[in-house]
Amino acid sequence: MSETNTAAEVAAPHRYTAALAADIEARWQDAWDAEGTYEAPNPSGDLAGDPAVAARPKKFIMDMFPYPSGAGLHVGHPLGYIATDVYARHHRMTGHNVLHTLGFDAFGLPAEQYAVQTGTHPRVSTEANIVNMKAQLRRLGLGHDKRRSFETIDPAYYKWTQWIFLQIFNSWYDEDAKKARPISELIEQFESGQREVPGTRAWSELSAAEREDVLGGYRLAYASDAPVNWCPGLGTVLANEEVTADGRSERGNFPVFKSKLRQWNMRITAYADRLLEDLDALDWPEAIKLQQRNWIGRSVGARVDFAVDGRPDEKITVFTTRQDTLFGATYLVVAPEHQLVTEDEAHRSVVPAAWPEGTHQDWTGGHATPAEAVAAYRKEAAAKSDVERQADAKEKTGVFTGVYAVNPANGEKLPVFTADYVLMGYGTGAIMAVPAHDSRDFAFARAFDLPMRCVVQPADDRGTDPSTWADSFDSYDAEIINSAGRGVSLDGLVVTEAKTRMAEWLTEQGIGEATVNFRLRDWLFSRQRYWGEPFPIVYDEQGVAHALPESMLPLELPEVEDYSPRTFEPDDADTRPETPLSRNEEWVNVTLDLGDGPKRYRRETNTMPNWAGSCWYELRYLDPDNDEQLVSPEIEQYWMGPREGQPHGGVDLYVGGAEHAVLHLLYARFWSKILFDLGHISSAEPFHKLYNQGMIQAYVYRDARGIAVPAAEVEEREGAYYYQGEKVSRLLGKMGKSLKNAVTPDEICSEYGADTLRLYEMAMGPLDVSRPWDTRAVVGQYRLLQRLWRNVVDEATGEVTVVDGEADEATLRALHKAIDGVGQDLANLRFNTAIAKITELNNHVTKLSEVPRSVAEAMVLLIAPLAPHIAEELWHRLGRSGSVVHADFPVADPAYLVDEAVTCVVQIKGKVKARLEVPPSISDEELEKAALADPAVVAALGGAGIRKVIVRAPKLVNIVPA
Ligand code: ANZ
Repeated sequence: MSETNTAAEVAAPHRYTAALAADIEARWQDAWDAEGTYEAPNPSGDLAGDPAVAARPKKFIMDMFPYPSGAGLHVGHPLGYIATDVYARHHRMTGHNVLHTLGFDAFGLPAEQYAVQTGTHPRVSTEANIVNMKAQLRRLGLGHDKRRSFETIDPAYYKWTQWIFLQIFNSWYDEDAKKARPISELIEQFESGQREVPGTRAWSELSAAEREDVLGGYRLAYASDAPVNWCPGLGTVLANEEVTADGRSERGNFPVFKSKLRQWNMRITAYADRLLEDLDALDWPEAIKLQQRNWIGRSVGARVDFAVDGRPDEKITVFTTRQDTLFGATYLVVAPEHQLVTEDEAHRSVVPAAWPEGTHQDWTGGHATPAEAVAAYRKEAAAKSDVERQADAKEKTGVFTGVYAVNPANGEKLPVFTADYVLMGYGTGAIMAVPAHDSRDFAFARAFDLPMRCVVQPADDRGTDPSTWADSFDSYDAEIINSAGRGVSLDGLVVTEAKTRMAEWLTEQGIGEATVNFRLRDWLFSRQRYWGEPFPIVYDEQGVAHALPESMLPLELPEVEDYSPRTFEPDDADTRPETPLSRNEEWVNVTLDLGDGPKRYRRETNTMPNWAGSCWYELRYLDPDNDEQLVSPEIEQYWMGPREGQPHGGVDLYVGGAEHAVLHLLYARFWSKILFDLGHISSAEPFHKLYNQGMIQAYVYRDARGIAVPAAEVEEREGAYYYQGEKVSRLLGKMGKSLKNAVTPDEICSEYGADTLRLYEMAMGPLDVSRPWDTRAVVGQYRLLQRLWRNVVDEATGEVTVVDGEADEATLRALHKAIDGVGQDLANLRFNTAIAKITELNNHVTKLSEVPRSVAEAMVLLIAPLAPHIAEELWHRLGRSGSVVHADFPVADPAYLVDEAVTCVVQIKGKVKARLEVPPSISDEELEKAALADPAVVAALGGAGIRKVIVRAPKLVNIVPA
């Protein structure tokens, strides 16, 4: 290739080559930086001074910011960044104030793991990765406002992450007002007696530590001793969202156990309803909304109290979504961790000393006493993950507890089992089992020889005796039967009516009520890691947590020698975490004056999870240097405030991968709602429009052993693939270093230039669809740019060749059609079709003997959002001053958009009877209809029938009468 290039370069020294592209690109990138071309105005600054700018509509466009990994970027990474850049550029050219920038999400596990492996401090490796990534991104010509970029590890940034933590710590959720309020207002309510203090004593009688205990039950950030996901292999606890469907750590794939540990949590459950309701008004992909809805998991049902037989002081409360089937309940199940079968200080187990008379031999598990059976079963269950426990296909296990409960609807005695298919963390951890109508209960009842009763009329012909059924019958459209008892009858009602009726009856009886249950759990917020934000919390000598005052923020992460996490045997559930920060006694033990004189305190040694930094970063882009306030209200209002007709505001376009559906996107929404409630921001939603880009895939080649071989060195021969002479297999997969198929943007930039890379990535297909990378196809977009160049510049002399004067009619039509189509495509993220239209226009222009200046300029403007460097270069060569970045995008003249009419002749028996003016694109069917409806034709036919109509759209219709 280089040889032909050299020859071509001699003949055409001004051809658009990789070398010329490199020169153009570097030159304009420097000029844009020097001139601050992409700096977005702020209302208190530039906007205030320029009414014309201030009057423009705003667009805040954002990418999910990158994590600076050591591997650097491959061509798959910038797909979304290029897309938002094109979109942002188009909006700049259509009169918008555009804010577009990119920061770095730089705390987190991978940096720490890398640091431990290599012995470099995580800050050092992270900073180096950022430098490398910035250089890679700069080459792509992304129009970011660099003044607004930052890293989450900057103390000036995490000062505010800590500040937000304190806001959350110092607030509670008022269920009546349905919003967060400062904790001081709750304290006032307790002091004044307006709100009852939980427990038996008045607020004034409580010690400071006791008060803090009470407040801990309300704070939106709180420490608790709940069972959490403990991952010995990583040495840290994890949030539910970080645990995979099969109960392992998302990162590292280690086993995860439920252990009781004192940890920080965020009360996201308080916002479950609002997080659900507010999804409706968001412009997000339905699939992501659905994932959030499922994760929040709202279930409408009831709580029902069952008395414990012979123990008037005890009851078992179950959660059911099918209270209408209460008459069909034939046994109860409690989770192995349920208090009925556990023994702790607060509670004594009610499990009896001996098996009740007549206990079925299958129910005891072969144990001598219920206590023994239950203890053995609890141990077994503790070793399994929630998912293993819930698997539908698995055999149902459990034991009888020796306890009987009483069905409140009919007084029947129901045996109570403990079984691991019931989870402690959901509902009340206890269920009423209705084997006829629930498949898990059905399987259990079969295994333990328990009775079944049909209370919902089956829709099929299976009859009403469940002992003859193959599986349970489950329907919401059926009628209730066999359900009359103590003052309540559901017979003849359909399920939904019966649910309502039963809930009323339960309420009347004081033994239950309709209730809503959520699957969402509070967010576990502490990690036993070094590389994260320290908590702005200290403990006094009584162990009471105190918030640091704002003046002590940021609390900087101390420089330590040993930042490695303490990890354990992945399977050892009995291990306990150790925080790296706790090894640093000097930092941990401090004397501080928190307003009541100097005292000794111990710092919190956990750090925040890596999600914290991305929970509010959109706000920092708005006001990146503010050291006084989270964000100036005026600036926040301008970029994020609710727009007309919408309940919320938010970022106008947020582009990123679909994998963040329930982690980052849920957490960020939660923090926005708190900050909104507390009056710090004006939008309760952070991201108005969300778009998930597809993935760039790549072929993975594997040898006979299944090991990936370098894709770049594979040869294709007659449809087969060879590496070093050996045949290899080919499959489409992910792109990455480990699969030896990564292509870097730098390689493509060197070979063709960044503009070609940008065009290729945008032309590969619709943005939301995954597509395979094909380096050989990149040259197609290179040729487009070469032809565009040649239409304006003489390759031999470098002279601009355009001429003054009007374009011909056909060119004007082609041009305005392209302007119209490209404009709409760019506004709607249809970049691949926009490029197709530009290519078509460029091909038309290539055939002209002379290119009118007006046409050349319009083409440059059309392609400017996609290929900004070549556009800027041509714009200037065409003699225009000012950057093409802020030039006006062309507007189509509607006169050239309507197709010209053609004349169609209508003949009857070969004689012309009428002439119609029709569009050239008219179909045969439409044309026939129009011809037959024409008054002259109707008159000429005089009511005669028609034998045949011959249509040659758009010019001829020939009618043969009967
Ligand atoms: C009786 C019943 C009859 C039920 C019936 C279902 C069908 P969703 O919709 O997911 O909220 N359940 C309640 N708590 C549970 C727990 N901790 N572990 C396992 N299962 C639990 O599911 C609610 C249903 O799941 C509840 O309604 C309960 O079984 C079960 F024909 O109660 B149902």
